[in-house]
Amino acid sequence: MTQVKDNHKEIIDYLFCAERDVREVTKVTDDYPALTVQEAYEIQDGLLERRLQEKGAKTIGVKLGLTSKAKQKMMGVDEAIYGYLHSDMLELEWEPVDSSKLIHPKVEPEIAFMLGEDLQGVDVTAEDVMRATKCIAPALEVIDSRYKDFRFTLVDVIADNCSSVKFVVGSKWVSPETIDVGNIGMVMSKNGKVEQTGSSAAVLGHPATAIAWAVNELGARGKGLKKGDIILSGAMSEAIAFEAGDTIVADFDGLGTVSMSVK
Ligand code: OOG
Repeated sequence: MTQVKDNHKEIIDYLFCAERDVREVTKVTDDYPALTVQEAYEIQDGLLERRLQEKGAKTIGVKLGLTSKAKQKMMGVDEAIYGYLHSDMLELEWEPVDSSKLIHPKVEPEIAFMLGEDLQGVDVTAEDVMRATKCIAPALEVIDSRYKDFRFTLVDVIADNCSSVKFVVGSKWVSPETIDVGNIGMVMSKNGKVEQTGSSAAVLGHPATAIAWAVNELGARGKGLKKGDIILSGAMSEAIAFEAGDTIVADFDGLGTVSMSVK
């Protein structure tokens, strides 16, 4: 176990309890304005350990965020972010997501990658990512920032495991060789009405480029990804809010659909 600083322990507890108690909280940087990005990733690691201990969850991969230039511009940053996916975040397509356990959730369409081999290093390329990928699938990621009004700085959102809460993966995984992964069109609808359209090209030009960035960041911290890990490669459009009774469907060219109903 890594050594956790005292103020980090307090922040980990604060964020863990906010999610557990389904309660929004003020930004961490309001109280700790000097926190760095590196410290925010250390807090994220501590939150992961706490979650693994208390919920018996396992790490099953990573997610990327802020991968589109539009979202980076909105946040005033020029870097993507990564967080962890835990086994208790995976929802099944045929079971409704329980909105009473969520604060102010939004959903965004992403391409899920599954690795066919381990991937670790500090100079990993998009080509390496594609070679290591066994298959890809359409996915919906539910984000639920623990912060009031979904407002935060880069440091806040990293500490909060990049707003992660749930995700659903479509049932059809395909080989990445059968499709132009860098330009997959997507239409996302809510209750039959189109809400967002997008392309995988919005994800740093190509989702594998975004994943290579995350692998190199992890590599610089002595970490890597394992065969079988799932990677959510970043939103292909803006996120949309939802509530009980809604059904969200995202249709990806060549990949098919993924859907999520909400109770
Ligand atoms: C941060 C995480 C967003 C993505 O793919 O951009 C994200 C947020 O809450 O907006 O997962």
